[in-house]
Amino acid sequence: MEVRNNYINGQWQASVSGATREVINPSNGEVIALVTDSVAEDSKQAIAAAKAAFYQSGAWRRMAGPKRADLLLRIADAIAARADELAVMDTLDNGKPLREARCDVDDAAACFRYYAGLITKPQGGVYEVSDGFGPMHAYSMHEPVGVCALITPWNYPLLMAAWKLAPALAAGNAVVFKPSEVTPLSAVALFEIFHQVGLPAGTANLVLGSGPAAGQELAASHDVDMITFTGSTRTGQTIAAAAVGNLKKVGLELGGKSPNVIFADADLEGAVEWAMIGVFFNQGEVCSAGSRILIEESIKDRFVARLAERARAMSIGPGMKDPDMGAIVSAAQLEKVLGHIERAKQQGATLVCGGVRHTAGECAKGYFVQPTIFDNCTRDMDIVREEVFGPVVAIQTFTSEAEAIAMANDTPYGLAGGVFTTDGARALRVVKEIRAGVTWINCYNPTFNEAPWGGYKMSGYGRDLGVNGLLEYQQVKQVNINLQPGPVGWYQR
Ligand code: TXE
Repeated sequence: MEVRNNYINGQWQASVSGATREVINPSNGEVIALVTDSVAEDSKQAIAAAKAAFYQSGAWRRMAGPKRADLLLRIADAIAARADELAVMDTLDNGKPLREARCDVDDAAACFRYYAGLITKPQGGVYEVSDGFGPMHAYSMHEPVGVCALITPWNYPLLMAAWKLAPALAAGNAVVFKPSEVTPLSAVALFEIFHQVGLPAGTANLVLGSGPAAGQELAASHDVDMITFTGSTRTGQTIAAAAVGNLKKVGLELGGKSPNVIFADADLEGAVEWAMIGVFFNQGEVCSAGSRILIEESIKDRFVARLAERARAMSIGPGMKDPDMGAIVSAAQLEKVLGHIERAKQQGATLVCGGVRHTAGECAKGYFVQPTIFDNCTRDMDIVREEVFGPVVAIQTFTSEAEAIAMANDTPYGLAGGVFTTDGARALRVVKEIRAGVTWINCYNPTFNEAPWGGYKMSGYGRDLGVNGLLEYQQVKQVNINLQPGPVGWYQR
């Protein structure tokens, strides 16, 4: 089996470790590819290449914005041209339904287009300043941060790569990218595209390997100016601690336990379907998943009955067959999800449906879990407090708006939240009170390249996407100009 390698300084090369790692199709447990398994030394080489590209050559950061934009547009075109292949790759690698992978590919291409457009728009400002030293004028300009390390998880392999690489490159940085070791394949294809469109050597480097062996160096190195990470809160804390050494800039998009608040006046059928999208989309492996449904007591029984009816009717199977729900990404994640389910049962939550591994027919060897609903959950249960990252939802009830808000915020996380009601003023009031970075009214989970994405509290800091996403990868420089050069007489009084 051919081994996929790192891409460092414009060259494909194997890890110095000589080791390889198997990439598994979670739908059947079979090995679908081999990738090189990097160690800290590979990351050091990639960092050195990025540093030389940024600080010595400077070809990319000095390239005029519109020319950088042209290259990003060519990357978007190339992603679109390989859309079918990339969607299949992410489906086989991650387990998600093919049509969801196709959406990811379209969004990834659109993300490169968005930042290609944004980088050519006005940035910075011009300031009227006081004239204590004589007439002065000030302006600000946006510059790339320098060497940026980008680390992504396995739930949206290509899309998370695009969320970070597109703005980082648009801004003129040099990057080292480490995708999750669980789903590295579409990243390799993306770097083939970078090579094909002619990004200057060293501008974008790819390191394939595990977090502790290859990723930790990216967080700790004093030659890295910035690290951005999407993944678990615990790993985010490790990265933030390692980054302290040179006070590199840090961006973290971490876990969540997001509330989906449904009032009695909501359109019930709509709320049920969006709640399903909220927690079963991508097998529930979504950082923003609406994994806590807070429902007004008077409609709880009707809502739960309908949700369960529709959950039971979902088709489950290999992503390539385009079912409603595919496989959990790995054996380890399957164990984690099943462990959460067992604990919820032990702690007294009422299992309404699912709650088991799905092994029927062609799912026998894969890592499938049935969509799972727990009713009568209470605030002290792990299922209410901890991120599961699987198709499992906890139901709790409330009787007043104030109680709903208090329950929604009763979590260390703050990534997302949703509100369903036909009372517009109440929707706005509740959303305003939810301490989370991404919120939805009468829908759940739609995400747009144009709007900023990120968390409050232990869901991290910094923003992906939108104008904020570009700003993350930029420094702001102040330029002060003396309009009347010459002595000012300060020391002659
Ligand atoms: O995540 P990790 P894992 C949550 C979800 C899931 C749990 C564990 O609850 O069940 O995390 O998943 C790299 N230095 N999320 O173990 O460890 C790693 O190689 C540098 C939420 O896969 O956070 C991978 O590239 N890098 C989430 C990335 O971090 C390190 C998405 C994510 O892995 C590292 C995924 C280290 N010391 C999981 N250790 C979300 N917010 O979307 C690991 N990595």
